[in-house]
Amino acid sequence: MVKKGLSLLSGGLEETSNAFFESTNPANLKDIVGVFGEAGPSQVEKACSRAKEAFKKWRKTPAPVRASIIQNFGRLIEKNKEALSQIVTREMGKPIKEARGDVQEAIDTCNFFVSEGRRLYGMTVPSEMPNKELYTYRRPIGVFACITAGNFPVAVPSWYFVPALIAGNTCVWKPSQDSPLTSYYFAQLLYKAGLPDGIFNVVFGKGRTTGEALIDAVNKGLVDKFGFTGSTSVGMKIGEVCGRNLQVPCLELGGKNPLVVMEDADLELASTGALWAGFGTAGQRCTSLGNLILHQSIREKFIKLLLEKVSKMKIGDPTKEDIAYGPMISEKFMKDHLNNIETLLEGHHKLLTEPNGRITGSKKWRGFVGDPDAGVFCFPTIVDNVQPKDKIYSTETFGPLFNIMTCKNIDEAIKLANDTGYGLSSAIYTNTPQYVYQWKEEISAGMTSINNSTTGAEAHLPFGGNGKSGNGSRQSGVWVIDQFTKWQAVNWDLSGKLQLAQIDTHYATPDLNYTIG
Ligand code: UN1
Repeated sequence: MVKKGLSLLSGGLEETSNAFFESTNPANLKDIVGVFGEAGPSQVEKACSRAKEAFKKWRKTPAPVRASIIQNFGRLIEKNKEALSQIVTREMGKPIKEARGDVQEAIDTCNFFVSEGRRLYGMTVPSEMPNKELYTYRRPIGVFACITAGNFPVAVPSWYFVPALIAGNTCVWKPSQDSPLTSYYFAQLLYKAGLPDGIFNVVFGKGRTTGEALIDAVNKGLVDKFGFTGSTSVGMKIGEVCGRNLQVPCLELGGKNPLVVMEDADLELASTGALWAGFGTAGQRCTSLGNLILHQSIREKFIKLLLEKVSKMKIGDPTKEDIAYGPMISEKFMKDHLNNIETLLEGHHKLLTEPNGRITGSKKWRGFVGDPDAGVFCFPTIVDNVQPKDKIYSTETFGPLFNIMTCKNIDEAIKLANDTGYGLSSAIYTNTPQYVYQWKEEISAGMTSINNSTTGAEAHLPFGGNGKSGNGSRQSGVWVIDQFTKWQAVNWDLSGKLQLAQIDTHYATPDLNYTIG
């Protein structure tokens, strides 16, 4: 079992600290999942130094050998899939079916990248002079520091670390304070897969302490690349620190994801998609639905269908298979959600679901499964009559809440979809090719779905956003390799003499006096 107070894990090295934080089961706050220690600045520095030292050897380990460890890692996750999924559900509360999906996404990521260890292709490039060869190589960047969120505690770390390690980088990870036990096992599986000591270093702790120390490590020259999944405000801060140090971080930030339903859409399909986009994982995905934009002609019919589906949802015990959603990730996420309801609603808004806020024994959801007082459960909230000037239109809420807006045509739908300032995910339901074409061309989000929900990215497509959702970096698929390698250009002159590029060339001269006819 995990040592009480574990704050730094680095293969053979384990250190504890005297400042503790508890990981509790949000479906049952009395269930303490683990007690971890907070890594302070000196432990964060130690983790970075170990990563730096380990980089010297790791970068020289042949990429197919590095990838073989990732292959083992994927196999180990697969073998432990059910146990790990159960820990995810117990620790951060997503329904077991989704937890299995979270873990599966890490397996898919390993499977995708294993053969990348046999590629990491560079190019051979023709030179403009004889007896000279040009090449490009992908080189690892160095120490990769990363802070991740608690909502996808297995999939998202795998998006970062699988390609980072295959490319030859070493890592320092501050996982979310809401999922330290899951992260502990993630690291253990990597080491059991055969990773040498010092290459993967985990510093446990909270954002304000351990996270800040890891960001400070950039200023101290201990980090070469930063990755962050979380809020836009923290992402901007990391972007500033990295920018001052001439580094480009990989930032995956918030969203206010739109889902449009046009007049010709399959309303049954669209309402199922909207329900999943809005309330899956209790709305705590970066890709969760923010603004549902309905064409005026189907609005009333659609809302009726949607509310029928909402009323049938089962909320509660996330270990049960047929639960629509479980608890909030932690008490803090619940408080933030309640605060959003308190502060973002305005007089002209209409709540389509009652009651709202926290589900309790005395204020219970009809289809509740389990004991609501044991954990932090919230009602689904749908806010109608939202206008573009409203704060709630462009504020990420990260809970079981979404807005409804109305549009007259595709132009207005796209404008409403784009104007929040975010640009992560998006979706449109329509069967008109012209609408789809215009939507794909004009939507500003990094990801979009046609006749599918805003969530549910697959492990081999680029994941990431624009505007307040990120800095244009992409995770997953072949595209992420650019995040974890730097290009090196090599020219090798075998002529035995100094050949000057652009000057000692022998280009043919055309007879420009020649004209036809
Ligand atoms: C996230 O919310 O940070 O597309 C990741 C999805 C998941 C990943 C979400 N596959 O919803």
